[in-house]
Amino acid sequence: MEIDKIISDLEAKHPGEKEYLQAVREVLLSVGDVYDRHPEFARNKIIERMVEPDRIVTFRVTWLDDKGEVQNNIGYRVQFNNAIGPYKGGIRFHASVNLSILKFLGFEQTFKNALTTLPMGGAKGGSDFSPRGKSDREIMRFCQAFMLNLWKNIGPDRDVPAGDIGVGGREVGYMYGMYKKLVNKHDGSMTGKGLDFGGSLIRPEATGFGALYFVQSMLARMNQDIKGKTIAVSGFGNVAWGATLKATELGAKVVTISGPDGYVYDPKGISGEKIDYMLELRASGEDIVAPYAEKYPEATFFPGKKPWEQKVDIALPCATQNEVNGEDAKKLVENGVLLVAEVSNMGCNPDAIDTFIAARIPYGPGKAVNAGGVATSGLEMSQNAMHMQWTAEEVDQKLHQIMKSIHEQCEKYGMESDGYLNYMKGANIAGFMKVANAMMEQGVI
Ligand code: 2IT
Repeated sequence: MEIDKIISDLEAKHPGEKEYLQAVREVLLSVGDVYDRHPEFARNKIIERMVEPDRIVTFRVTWLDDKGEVQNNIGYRVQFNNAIGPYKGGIRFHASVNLSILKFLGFEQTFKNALTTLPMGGAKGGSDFSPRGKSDREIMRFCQAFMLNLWKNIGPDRDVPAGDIGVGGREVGYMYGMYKKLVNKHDGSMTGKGLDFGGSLIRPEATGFGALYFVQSMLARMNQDIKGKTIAVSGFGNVAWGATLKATELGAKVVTISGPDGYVYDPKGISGEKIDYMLELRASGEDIVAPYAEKYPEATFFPGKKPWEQKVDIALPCATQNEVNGEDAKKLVENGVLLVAEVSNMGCNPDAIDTFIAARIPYGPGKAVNAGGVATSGLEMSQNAMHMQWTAEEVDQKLHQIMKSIHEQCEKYGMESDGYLNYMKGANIAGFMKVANAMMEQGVI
């Protein structure tokens, strides 16, 4: 079959880029049937063009640490596909960042952005710079040095970066400040900005809020309500925070958060000031959750473990790629999990996804579940272009509507003959069709 050949050619061309190949394989295996039904896609080499980024920019980032010593990192921007709109996607600062990871993220972003209904193409960027233990001044100097290299490649109609792991409001502020100085324009060419200089209300909460709206739609299909459900969340960054906030507001009980050091289980639920404490933990820059169990003795810390061993109704991976493997998935299924909604990008590895689908457990893939973040970035772009600021209610209502529409797109393309809704297939086909049609209409370029 043609798709298999495309995949094996790609594996030969990019050996070792395992995250990128994993992301591509998942999408291509989902779209095989529709691809066969549209011979014009093959004639125009749509898939061959779609799997390669339009452009990769890589640069050296040199900066001075607090001791006055010279530090070097590598910076990247992967502009994947702009068939639907200007390139759009976050920037990740983490020691693990490499080209394979940014290519997988840029590829996923292209389909995710297509699902949002807004005109945005896909991109991703970042650096192997680790913010862990760095001072505020070091973070600022690094962000400025990063933008000094990137600014020529971005712009409001060209490419609009935002945050991702290791990049929050503070980092966006420092990068955008440098960008603005270099171009001498306040053109809104980043999202996730501070509220005082063009940022959107609800953008910090949006990824988590959107994920919970999606979970509500998933539960509604099962005639279930979120009230009283127990939830395992992983991670303790911006995404985990927004998800915990909304889940708690809707009457569910979040019982875990996690970090690279292990996870904490709080049987009383992470609510109220404990949610604010997540922000403090994050701001400490240590990247550990153990202090939670010291501050709140009703909680237990499990060093080196993942939260998926706890019995819960809903699992929400909110940390990073491949954080749920086949073993974790088996434990969740054995413990009677009702549904899994991936809030991190590619949070479940292929074994985990196979396990959920085989057990007929609804599994929402990241590109659908977490699309509320970038969708609200799209809303920030609209507000900047109009020189306006919408109220929190207006933004939240639009976000809610977008998440409903993404769920409908999954239903349209993902229904299987036994009535199981295969969200992964639905999201992949819906995203693919939109990008493929946009590419077809714009000719061979
Ligand atoms: O993975 C993601 O969708 C993001 N990091 C957000 C990207 C954005 O442009 O808001």
